[in-house]
Amino acid sequence: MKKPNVAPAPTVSPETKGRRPLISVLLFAALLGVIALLVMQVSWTVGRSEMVWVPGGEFWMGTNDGPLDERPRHKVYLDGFWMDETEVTNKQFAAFVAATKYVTVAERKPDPKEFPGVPEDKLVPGSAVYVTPAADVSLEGPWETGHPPWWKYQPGASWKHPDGPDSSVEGKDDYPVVHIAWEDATAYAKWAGKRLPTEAEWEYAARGGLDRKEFVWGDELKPGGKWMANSWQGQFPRENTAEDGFKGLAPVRQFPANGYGLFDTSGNAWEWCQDWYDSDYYRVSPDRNPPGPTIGRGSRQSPGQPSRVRRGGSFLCADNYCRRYLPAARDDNPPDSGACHTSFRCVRD
Ligand SMILES: [Ca+2]
Ligand SMILES: [Ca+2]
Repeated sequence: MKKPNVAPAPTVSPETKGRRPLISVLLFAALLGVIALLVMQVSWTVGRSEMVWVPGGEFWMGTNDGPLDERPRHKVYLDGFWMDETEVTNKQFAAFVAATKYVTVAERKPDPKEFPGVPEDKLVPGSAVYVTPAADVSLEGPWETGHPPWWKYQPGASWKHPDGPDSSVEGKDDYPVVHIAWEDATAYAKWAGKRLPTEAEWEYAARGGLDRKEFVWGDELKPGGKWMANSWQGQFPRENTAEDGFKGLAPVRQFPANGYGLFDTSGNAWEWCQDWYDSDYYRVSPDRNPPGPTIGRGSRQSPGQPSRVRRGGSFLCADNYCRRYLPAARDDNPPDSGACHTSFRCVRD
């Protein structure tokens, strides 16, 4: 005969009674552990309060109808990462300089070995600033000066003195730090426990989850008649109507964030990426977490010098000249050259 399937009534043995204090101790320890984890979580979140999580996934990188170096459009998978919400600001960069006494490339005397033939008295610290040409100029060159006439080497220009020695960043805590060379950006990133994004991470993050759109906010230049980024309106380089509200740089967060909560991935200031630049990289890059080319090619401006990737365009990007405020647009720049429109933002795994 089958035994009835009834569980015996629980009994409390003297042995179990003796374990109760032990169970209480274990429960108490577990509670302490949970509290400690919560405290850690809060401090971890605070430490990343100016970063947003970009979830891993697939996206279409590049275009099929843009400049040759954006082709072909290809599918890329990326692991998730944290990214700075905004371009690194003057306030954030000042904290780095105060902690490390770091001197940026623009503040150092240029090395005569790197500039053979340049007279000693011309080898002074400085950086490139935009100037409005006095008369109409060709956008394509060649130019008498050998470089675009809207660029001027300004002695004494640096992140602390963006327009030259008489200018300052006082009252500009929330503006992107500029005149940043690639070396300066990587030094900051290392100090902050972060790194520069790969070019693929940058484009994926900049698109904010939108699929194959022309702009980081969609397909329409001015949805509802509103400018969505700080670029250039009017005929570059002499007519700057500032319809978007800003003639030059803007403080960060003046335009709507993209789908991941990132600001100014279009325009305002250029942003360095980790990668060397190679115009043909998309033809050979791996489809998972592409790390960038192992060597750099010469840049358009300096054919003999390997260049790094810059992304996102700046307040100087105009539709009649440089539409590189678009998320697919690539730029190659000598790593030792910052300018009045060059900044960066960091990521963390
Ligand atoms: Ca503008
Ligand atoms: Ca930007």
